[in-house]
Amino acid sequence: GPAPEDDAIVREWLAATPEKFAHFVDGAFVAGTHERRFETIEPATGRVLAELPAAGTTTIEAAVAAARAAQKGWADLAGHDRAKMLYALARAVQRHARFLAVLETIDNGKPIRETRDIDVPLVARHFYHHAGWAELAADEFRGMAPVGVCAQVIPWNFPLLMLAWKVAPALAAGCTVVLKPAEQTPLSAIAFAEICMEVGLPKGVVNIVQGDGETGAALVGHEGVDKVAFTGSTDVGRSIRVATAGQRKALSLELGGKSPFVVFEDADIEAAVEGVVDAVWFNQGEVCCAGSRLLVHESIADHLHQRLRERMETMRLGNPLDKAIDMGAIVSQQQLTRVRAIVETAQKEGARLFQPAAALPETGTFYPPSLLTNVAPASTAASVEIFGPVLASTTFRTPAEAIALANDTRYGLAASLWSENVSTVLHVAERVEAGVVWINATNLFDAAAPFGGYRESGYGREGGAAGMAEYLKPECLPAPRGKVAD
Ligand code: TXE
Repeated sequence: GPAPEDDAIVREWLAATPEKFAHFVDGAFVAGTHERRFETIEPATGRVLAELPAAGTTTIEAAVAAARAAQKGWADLAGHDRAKMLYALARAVQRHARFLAVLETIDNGKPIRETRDIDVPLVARHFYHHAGWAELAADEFRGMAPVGVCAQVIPWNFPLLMLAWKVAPALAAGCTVVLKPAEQTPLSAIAFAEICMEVGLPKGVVNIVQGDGETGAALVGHEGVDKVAFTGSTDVGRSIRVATAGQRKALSLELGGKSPFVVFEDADIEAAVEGVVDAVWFNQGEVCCAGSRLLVHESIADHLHQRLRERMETMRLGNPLDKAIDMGAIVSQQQLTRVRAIVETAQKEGARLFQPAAALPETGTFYPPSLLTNVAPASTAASVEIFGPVLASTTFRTPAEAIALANDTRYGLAASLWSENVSTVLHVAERVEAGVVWINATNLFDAAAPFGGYRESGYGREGGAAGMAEYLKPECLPAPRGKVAD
């Protein structure tokens, strides 16, 4: 059942020190003056958790100035001194792991099992990994310098993990940051600001401005920013690319996906069923690389669909703080409305919908695990990113057709291939255009492995050496002193 004692720590934190529901600039919480305000809601109950200001130009100006003022000092530290700070952040995340997991679950709606076992451990791992890079960067990237001040805008689906993906490599490279969390999930970033103070991170190295898309647009457009890193929708990614096109800024974008989950006739069906659970019902399907398009060989389609329906009936949906729960709430009413609308369109276009019989909780933004079969390749359900717990299934006959269907998308973030035949999967893996291809597995992440997309899934990579390179630029060497020999 739920863990009331953990819950209580977070409820106390929410009730205490309201000054933290603000921006974090130059090492302190600042309220901002005359700013618009917004509320963050607990998706599982609909309750208001906190009210926050949305940063306007004055706050953004102050945050960028603080990041600028701190940048040279941070970059001039010896690599091992920056590493020490990243190790300290990693350890503090581990120390506060339970608190962070509960806070994230309350603000986002995702199951505590996931925040506890996946989100928070991956956050710590990301800081540990990049502590190593801070130490090694001077040697491994000889002749490179930090890009400078980074504006980082992140989404609501993995709030703290996306913060880690942005902040850790930037700090390792010697950059300073102004980060904007998503307006739906601002709280774990506040807890992270407290962690920065706790470990004694120099002021101005990490700044956090709260707000919505308007704040985000003002931040990425600010003249004092050297690089923009964004994770979110493809539409906003496109608008950021346009807005920064005439500016000197470096840019990396991690955008949407519609990743294929391909099951061949010789696949281990039971393993594939569990794979689907991880691919599209994990995190309520609010995952950029969710395996949301099931491509299944026609000879096994009926059997696989039947096994999926049976498995869906056993999925437990409800209070995300309950440790036995598999699926929590959708992040917001707006996102729930969007998911519902796409599923209705899919049905009008001829897809058949299956949802388990269990009733949904009476309050909160819940949506059941869903399977759409008979989905035509060009239809809405097969092409639009749903970003909810909805699997769209299409059949194929040959590996060539599977490859063609897998690549028939605007996106190219991930792919998952299921077969017991190594020749089949290697043949297909080479031909699927996606940033990551998993074989008999799905949704596996590691701080050392570069993650990113093809086509409209964005460009640039996060993680490992490739992710570090996004925060570095060729160094301007000082002019040679003295006389050059002729
Ligand atoms: O995303 P937005 P939304 C997809 C997913 C979802 C859809 C809509 O399909 O259903 O996007 O979600 C900030 N300039 N993904 O509307 O708007 C915003 O405040 C600068 C996929 O929530 O892209 C938030 O911090 N910033 C995705 C962040 O951008 C702007 C994760 C993401 O919000 C801005 C989230 C602007 N003009 C949604 N407008 C993934 N790839 O993981 C908004 N923002």
